[in-house]
Amino acid sequence: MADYDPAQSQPPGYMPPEVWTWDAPSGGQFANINRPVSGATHEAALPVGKHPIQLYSLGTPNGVKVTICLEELLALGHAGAEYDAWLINIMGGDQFSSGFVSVNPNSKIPAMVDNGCSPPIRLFESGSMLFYLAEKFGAFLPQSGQGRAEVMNWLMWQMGSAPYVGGGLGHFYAYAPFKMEYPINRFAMEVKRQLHVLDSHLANNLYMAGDTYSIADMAIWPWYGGLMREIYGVQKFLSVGEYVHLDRWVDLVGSRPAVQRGRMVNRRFGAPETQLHERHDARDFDVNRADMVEARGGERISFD
Ligand SMILES: N[C@@H](CCC(=O)N[C@@H](CS)C(=O)NCC(=O)O)C(=O)O
Repeated sequence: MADYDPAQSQPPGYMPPEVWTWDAPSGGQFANINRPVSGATHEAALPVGKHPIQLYSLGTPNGVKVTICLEELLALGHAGAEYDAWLINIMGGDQFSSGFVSVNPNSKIPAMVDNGCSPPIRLFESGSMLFYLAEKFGAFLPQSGQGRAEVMNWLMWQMGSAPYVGGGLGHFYAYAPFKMEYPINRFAMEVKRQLHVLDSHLANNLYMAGDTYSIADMAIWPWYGGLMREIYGVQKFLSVGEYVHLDRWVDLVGSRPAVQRGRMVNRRFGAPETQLHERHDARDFDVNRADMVEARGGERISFD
């Protein structure tokens, strides 16, 4: 390591050892679920509901991409997109159950199973789920040509870029056990660059892939709409008011009823009336919101 002064390290004097070992929790929020190995920690089967599509998730931006897509498909009249959305408590380690790991060896929400196929099809990675659903129902993704390529360009852009937002800036700005200037500056720069990419593109395009709403919008909105409005309390720090075209699109997509429904599903934070912990029936939105279940002393109404 040339030109390296350990006195400038954090903590001062730190030098990476020749071989890294896992001898202490890293600290910060989520430290209890971080491990350097994969695989199940305990035996537990996943629940299975009455619909072909089973979603195992949580209302984070990665989870919300998929519930928005399912709600949009249902709004278009695709009854085959009816789904059961089960809550996965990632802070409690549900993603390390044997059942979950058999669907997603990467132990991250969202995970999905399509039991409407024989044998059932497992899906992990939110981008893979959006693509699968778009293909299955022939919606929100043009069949061929430049339109299809453009949707896939932006879908892949989102999957590659968002880790800098969450794992990078979000981690160091909001979750790390103390503030560090170097990584915060590095990731603030990168995230502002990404916001500028979106803003410049949306200056000349109604939606991400042109005139038509697509799975690219569904992938990008939960992360970058969240960044523009609420997540990490980072809006002033990033001067998000600069991105006026992105701001226009955030409102446009956010005003869609299916988007508003999708972002409630599996949500475990915010006002209780914005949370629908599990979704097994379209009527759950009317009777099983967290505020309603709470008012009934915890009783959930079942439509089985
Ligand atoms: N690239 C994955 C990312 C999924 C992901 O990072 N999920 C987080 C919540 S947003 C998770 O499950 N974390 C639990 C853990 O790391 O153990 C996707 O888009 O599906």
